[in-house]
Amino acid sequence: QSFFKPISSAAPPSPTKRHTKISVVGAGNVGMAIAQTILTQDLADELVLIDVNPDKLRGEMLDLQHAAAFLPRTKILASVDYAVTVGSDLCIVTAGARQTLGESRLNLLQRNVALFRKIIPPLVKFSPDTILLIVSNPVDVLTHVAWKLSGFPSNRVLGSGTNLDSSRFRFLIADHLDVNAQDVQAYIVGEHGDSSVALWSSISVGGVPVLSFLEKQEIAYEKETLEEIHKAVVDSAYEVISLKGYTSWAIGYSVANLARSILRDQRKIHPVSVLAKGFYGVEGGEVFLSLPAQLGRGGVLGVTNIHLTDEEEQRLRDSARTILDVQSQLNL
Ligand code: 6V0
Repeated sequence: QSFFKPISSAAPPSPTKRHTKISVVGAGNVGMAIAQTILTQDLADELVLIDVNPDKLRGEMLDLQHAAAFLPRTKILASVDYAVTVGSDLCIVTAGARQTLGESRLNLLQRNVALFRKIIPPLVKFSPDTILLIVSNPVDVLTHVAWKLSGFPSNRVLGSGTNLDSSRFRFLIADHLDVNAQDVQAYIVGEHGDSSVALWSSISVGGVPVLSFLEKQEIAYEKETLEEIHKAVVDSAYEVISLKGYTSWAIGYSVANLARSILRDQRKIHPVSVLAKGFYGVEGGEVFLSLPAQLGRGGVLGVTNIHLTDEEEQRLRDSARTILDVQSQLNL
């Protein structure tokens, strides 16, 4: 029964028009910030929320549905049953256990691996062609876990990695130089965490390489200030968490930006966690860490070849070693 009287002999919708479906697993602070950014940016025709808490799920679904009059039209579904995710183009995983008082990071990680055993297989079962985008922490190790559990080719499994760290970095450089963050090209690569690597040698503002500009102008280039900026990036998650309890808005925008690049085949370069073996001298095991990667409808299309200094390359290899050490202690 349709509200409108149908047009007689109307042609059926074109089969080439794509229907885009995104599923978000984990309706916590991060999952909901991602969901709401996806909605406001009109990135999906259908958005699915999955969680283990049915009341929270239904509450979040209704709250978003009640904004329908102000948003682009998107079908919003929520369930504890993965059948609802069937045919997703992109599955974003933000579910995670919270660290309990005195619990080691490794123990927390082992609990998150147990969660992933419940999450990844049903996602794969209902959406065998999907792209998996992992956000839960520690994101590099859990992206590796998701890759192993999914059996997917590595181009269809990625982690949000240092995309957020790089955006914090661009903000702080822009603030320091009094320019627009969108004009700052700057990457943080490696582990999303304490061993991340700032690629100072490749930073440019409006196409001007910053380090060589400062050196040519013989401005005593403020190495200390630069290092403080990187330290501020590493500390920023801790700072936000200590102040408001969790981080949400920036990770929401950052992940929605990745979703846009993938689903709209933007072929943009993002520092995200990818299978890094063989790139930039990373050897010694299958490790996921952030490298500047090109994203499109096929997922990870390739890794760009930025010139790194010897020191940057060494730091990247050290970062890989840090992640591999944690990985080797896991029961997978
Ligand atoms: P939260 O608010 O505790 O939300 C976690 C949600 O996961 C809760 O709603 C749980 O009910 C749900 N959940 C637990 N188990 C399952 C399960 N088996 N299946 C489905 N859902 C489940 O945490 P928050 O949203 O703040 O953070 C989520 C994760 O994102 C954490 O691991 C964070 O560390 C991580 N972040 C990663 C960032 C990154 O840059 N990669 C940035 C911020 C947070």
